[in-house]
Formats: sequence, C-alpha cells, structure tokens
Amino acid sequence: MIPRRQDKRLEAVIFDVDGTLVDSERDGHRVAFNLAFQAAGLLDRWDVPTYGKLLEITGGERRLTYWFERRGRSMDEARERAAELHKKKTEIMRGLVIQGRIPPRPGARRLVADVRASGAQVHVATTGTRAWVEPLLHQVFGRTFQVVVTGTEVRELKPNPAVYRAVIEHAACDPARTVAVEDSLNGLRAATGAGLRCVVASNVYTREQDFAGAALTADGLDDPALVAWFSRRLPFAESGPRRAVAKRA
Ligand code: XBP
Ligand code: MG
Repeated sequence: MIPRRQDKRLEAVIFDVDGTLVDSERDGHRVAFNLAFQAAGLLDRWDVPTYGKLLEITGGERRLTYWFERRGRSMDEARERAAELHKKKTEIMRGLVIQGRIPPRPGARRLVADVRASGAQVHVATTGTRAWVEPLLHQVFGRTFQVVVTGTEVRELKPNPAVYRAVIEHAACDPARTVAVEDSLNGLRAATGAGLRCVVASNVYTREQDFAGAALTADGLDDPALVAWFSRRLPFAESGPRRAVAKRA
C-alpha cells in the first residue's frame, strides 16, 4: 500500500526568526538601524513604511548597502559605510535583546514547546546575525533549538535556499518529513528552494505578499488553522501533544 503523504509524521520543524518567532522588525531592527545612523552622525532615518519596503532586501548589511547606493554613493563607498554601520547596529540590537525588548510572537513559545514535546526536532534558519540571534533565542525560548544557522555562516541570504540546506545537512533530517515556518515571501522561496514544505504565518509587513506554493498560509502562530495543521502532523499525535494542541484549535 502506498502511504498517504499525511501519514508521514514530521521529523523536524525549522523556524525562521525575524517576523516569525519574534516581533523584531518594526520596533527592534528598525530602531537599531536608526540609532546606528544617529551614532554615526548621519541624518538618514527609516520610518515604518520605508522600512517595510526595505525588508524586501534580506540581511541588514545588504539593506544598508542598497540604501546608500540609492542615495547616490558609489558601490564601494556604499559597501564600506554599510559594513561599518552594520557593526554598530548589531551591537545596538544585541543590547535591545538583552534588555528584553524583542517579544515572541503570540503562540510562538507554545508551538515550539508542542513540537518539542511531540519528539520532533526544532531548528532555526535565519538571515540575522549570530551576535544577536543567539542571546535572543536563549532569552526567549531557553536552550530549545538544536541546529541554528544564521546569516553569519552562510554567504547567500534568503531567498537563496543556502541557509535551509545548511540546517538540513547539519541536522541530517529528511526534507520530506521536515517543514519550515516563515513569515515572508523571501523566506518561503528559500525554504521551498531547499525542497521543504513551508507554512507561512504572515504579519503586518508581509500580509499582502503572494504566498502561492505555501503548504498553509495563516495569520499568526496562534491561528487555529496553523495549530490544527501541526496537530495532524506531529509524531505521537494520538497521545499527549496532539490533544493539548487540538483543544486550542
Ligand atoms: C530577516 C532579515 C534580517 C533582519 C536584520 O530575514 O533580513 O536581516 O532584518 O538582521 P528573515 P541583521 O526573517 O527572512 O531571515 O541586521 O542581523 O542582518
Ligand atoms: Mg522572517
């Protein structure tokens, strides 16, 4: 008998960080970029809508390079400025993390705990910089995640699938039994480009994006449709974790 796809229980879940596990963009990264501009004596500032558009460019340093080029600086000068500024921004972001200023998205802690309790692995694939990602994950989720690959380790950032490929390789998980959780089109492309299914939990910045190709599109990690999707696919779903998850659906 050919097993149906839904009979294949999940072996691993790979989470994106920014905009997925935590609400980090508008009141976290954006604020840190603006403080870095200020510290460098620059007049550039990113308001909420401007930052929303700039999010199409993943990776803080690339985002800054793009910004400086668009403001008329040469490519070399833009890169140099961006590298300098991004160091400062990373230091500031780390400070915001340590002060507890970056909150989890509603439902994030619960979903991660349910996945772990089911026996499936939990990993992270982010374009963010390790210097702030590590303290953030530790502070908000404890020592939960098994493999964490960040933008510091991979050359090509999302939508390139490199970060997902690296997680799959390090975790030695079967892509057919692994799902990614993302908030953006760039993230969806990266995950599917690595051969993974991807569940999208959109947010205010990404809600209007076209998520064709996603296994599911939900409004958040506490969306009943998303909770039910996982409850049907986590291992040992007939016992504890499923009942706990399904009750909330
Ligand atoms: C998130 C990003 C990150 C952050 C900034 O993309 O692009 O770069 O915005 O962090 P995703 P850094 O959620 O798709 O991984 O400044 O550390 O790069
Ligand atoms: Mg994201």
